[in-house]
Amino acid sequence: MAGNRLSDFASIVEDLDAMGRLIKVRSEVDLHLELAAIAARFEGGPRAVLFENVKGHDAPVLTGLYWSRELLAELMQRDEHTLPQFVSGCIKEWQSRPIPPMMVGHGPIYEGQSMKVDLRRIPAPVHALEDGGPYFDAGVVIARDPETGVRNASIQRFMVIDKQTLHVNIDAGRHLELYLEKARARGESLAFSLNCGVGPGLHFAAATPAEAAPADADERGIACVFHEARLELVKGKKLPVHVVSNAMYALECEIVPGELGEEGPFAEVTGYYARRAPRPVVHVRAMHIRPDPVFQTILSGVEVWNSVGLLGEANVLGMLQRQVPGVRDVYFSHGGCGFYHAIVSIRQTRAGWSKQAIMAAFAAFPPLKMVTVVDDDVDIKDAKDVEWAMATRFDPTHGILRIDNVFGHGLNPGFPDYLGTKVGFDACRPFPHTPEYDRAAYDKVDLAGHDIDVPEIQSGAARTG
Ligand SMILES: Cc1cc2nc3c(=O)[nH]c(=O)nc-3n(C[C@H](O)[C@H](O)[C@H](O)COP(=O)(O)O)c2cc1C
Ligand SMILES: [Mn+2]
Repeated sequence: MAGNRLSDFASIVEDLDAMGRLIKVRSEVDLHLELAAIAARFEGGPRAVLFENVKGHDAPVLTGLYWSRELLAELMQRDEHTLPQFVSGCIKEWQSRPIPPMMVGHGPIYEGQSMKVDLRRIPAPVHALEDGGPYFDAGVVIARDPETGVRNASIQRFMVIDKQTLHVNIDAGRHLELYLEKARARGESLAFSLNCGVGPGLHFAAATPAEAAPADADERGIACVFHEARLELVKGKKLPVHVVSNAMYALECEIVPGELGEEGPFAEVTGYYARRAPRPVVHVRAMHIRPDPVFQTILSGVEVWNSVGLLGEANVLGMLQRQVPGVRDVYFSHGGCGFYHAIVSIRQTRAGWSKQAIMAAFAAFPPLKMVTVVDDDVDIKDAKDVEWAMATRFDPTHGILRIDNVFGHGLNPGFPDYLGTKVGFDACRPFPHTPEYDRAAYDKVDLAGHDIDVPEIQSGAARTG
């Protein structure tokens, strides 16, 4: 199998284990609510969780691959703080030198037994209390533009309805929505593959926003940069689709435009439930399972912040550094659901560039609702420091940029029907800089050169002793 470890989910699970970054749940766990409830207790920690004994199934289930940047950075052999720069560099490399994926004759996905489609044989869990059913929420969709033939990779959530049917949520503006619209206009159905249990390279390619990977480019090539090798695909057995040759599970699917069924509710990345509504029906025409599979599920919280959010952050950083002089860094804060609030660090050399940064950030990533720009002496990862800039440097009379009735992310309750108000806060010092905004500082000192006695605090010692 070509490529580094990022190209294969099985290798990643092995690596997590070898690194001591895999919590193993050995006791039997129910897919209905129990698995996700246990996973949620470890959410955001530096280890993923493998459920080895899933009730009614032989295959284990993995969650948490994306919920820690510390873990991701170690898998990618990078420093945690330079992860957005690394990801941004991979996207830039693909933009300047796109590498196509490669069709191969055979792959591990076809080494399992052939079987009739029965989605109940796949261990998809029901996550949250009000969720409408079991979900595939970590699979990569590979579809083909019915007009141009360009292939697209994306991640969508699919609710399991019965043995052969799923209902899918496609947000407004997604390339899959565009393809479906084109298929409808041509009177055709839309075929695609759903690939579950793929390596992080392809996951990140699929999560790359449309602003970085437009509809006329084959964004699967981004995976090739992460893998340092071409992505390998095999032809579908039933439908004219491309299947990821080393996926753990692959479904050959078809949507007949206009066919709708109820999907949701689903506990989403926002901390709210996505509402139940009629959404496209997906017919599963073939099902393939690799030998010794591991099913992947994603808890819709930090895992999405570190995929959609990390890719969005990387693109905003890349675009801003090209377009706005002085931009040093960008952070999509976790309090902002991982991709609704961007905090930008800038070293201004000209008045007005902080506001320019606000406009460029909104253009580089439309789901953003808020952008806060601060000077580069503020730690953008420290909410307290950002608040300090807001409380002392932000000027409410001139520092607010408000945009009404603009397209945003439909999952944000402030954007019903994808329409709402966005706001930018310019929390930078006035330019040119004046001394009253200079930050006070102490001299640097090395404590190792001093004899200092720091006593342990004995709680209640005064009273008892
Ligand atoms: C775990 C996860 C779940 C996601 N679920 C959905 C979803 O249900 N519907 C959707 O439209 N986008 C979803 N996304 C976001 C898209 O996959 C992402 O924005 C992608 O870049 C869209 O690809 P496109 O630009 O080719 O349309 C999800 C992303 C992740 C990482
Ligand atoms: Mn795309």
